[in-house]
Amino acid sequence: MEFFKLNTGTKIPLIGLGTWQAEAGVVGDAVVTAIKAGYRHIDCASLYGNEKEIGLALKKLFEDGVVKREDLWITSKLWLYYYLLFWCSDHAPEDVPEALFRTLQDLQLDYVDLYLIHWPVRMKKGSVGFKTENLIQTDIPGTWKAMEQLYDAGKARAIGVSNFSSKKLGDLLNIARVPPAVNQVECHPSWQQNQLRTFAKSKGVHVSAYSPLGSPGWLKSDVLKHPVINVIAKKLGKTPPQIALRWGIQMGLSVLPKSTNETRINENLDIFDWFIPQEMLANFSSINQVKLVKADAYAHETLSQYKTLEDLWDGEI
Ligand code: 1BO
Repeated sequence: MEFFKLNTGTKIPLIGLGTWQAEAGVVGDAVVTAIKAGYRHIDCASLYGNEKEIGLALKKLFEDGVVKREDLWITSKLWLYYYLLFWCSDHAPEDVPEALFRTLQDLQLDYVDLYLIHWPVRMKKGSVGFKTENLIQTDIPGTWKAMEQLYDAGKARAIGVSNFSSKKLGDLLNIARVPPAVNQVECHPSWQQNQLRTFAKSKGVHVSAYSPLGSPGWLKSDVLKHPVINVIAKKLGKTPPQIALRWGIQMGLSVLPKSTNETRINENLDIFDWFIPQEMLANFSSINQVKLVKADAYAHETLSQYKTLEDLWDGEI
C-alpha cells in the first residue's frame, strides 16, 4: 500500500474505505472484505453510528491473524452518537477525551491513527437531536487544546480537522501548538477544492477526500458520467470511478471511497500501477464545479454563528 507522509512523520495510506452511510449489518462485512483485499485504512466517525460494528469486525480480523493493529490506519472524528440521537456537546474541551474514549471502546482499540474535529460547529451541552436552535458559538482553540492533549497522550497519533475552509484552517494553524495533520473535506473532480488544496499544501497539511466519487449518497453529481472522465477511462482501459480516484491521488489527496459491495471495493483498489498522463489531467479543469455537502443546517441568520453558507465555508462554496 502506498502512502502520503504527514507533518507528524507518520504515513497515511492513499486509499481508505469510507464508512459514512455504510448501513448497519453490512459495514462490518465491508471492512473485512476491504482489509482482505488489501485496504489498510478505514475512515470512521462517531457520527456515522456504526463504529461498534466496525470494532467487532476489526477484533475478528486481529484474532484471525488477517492483519495486525499496527498495520492499519484508523481515522475517527469528534462527535457523539448517543442512543441513536445526536448529542453534540463534545466540542467543549472537557468532553473531548470522553468522546474519544467512547470511540475507542466502540472500535475496541487503544488508539486511533488520526482523530479529526468533524465540523466547525458546536451545540449546547445535552442537546438531543439535531436542531439549529441548539447551535452555540464554537471554541475551536479550546477544543484544539483538548485534541492536542489526546495527541500528547498517544491516544490519537495524529490530529486534524474536517470540513474546514482555508480561512478556518489558517486561523487554527495560527494558534495550534500541534499543527493539524489533515483536513478531510468533500473533494472529487466536480468539487476540486483548488484554493483549499493549494493553501493546505503550502502549510504542510494533508487533504483527504470524502465522497471522492462525487456522491455523498443522497445526491449525485453525475461526474462519473462526464465526458472528460469517460473518454480518459476508455483510453486508459479503466472505469470512471478508478479515473476519479486516480485523479484524487495525483492531486495529492488520500481518497476515501465508501462501498459495501465486494466488486466495487476491489475495483476501487486498482488505482496504483498506472497514472493519468499530464495532458489528460489538464482536461479536468473543464468540469463544472458543484459542492454537494453544503450543510445548510449549520447556517442561520440568527441561530448560528454562520449567518449564511458563505460564512460557514468562508466563500469556498
Ligand atoms: C455529515 C458527514 C460528512 C462526512 O464526514
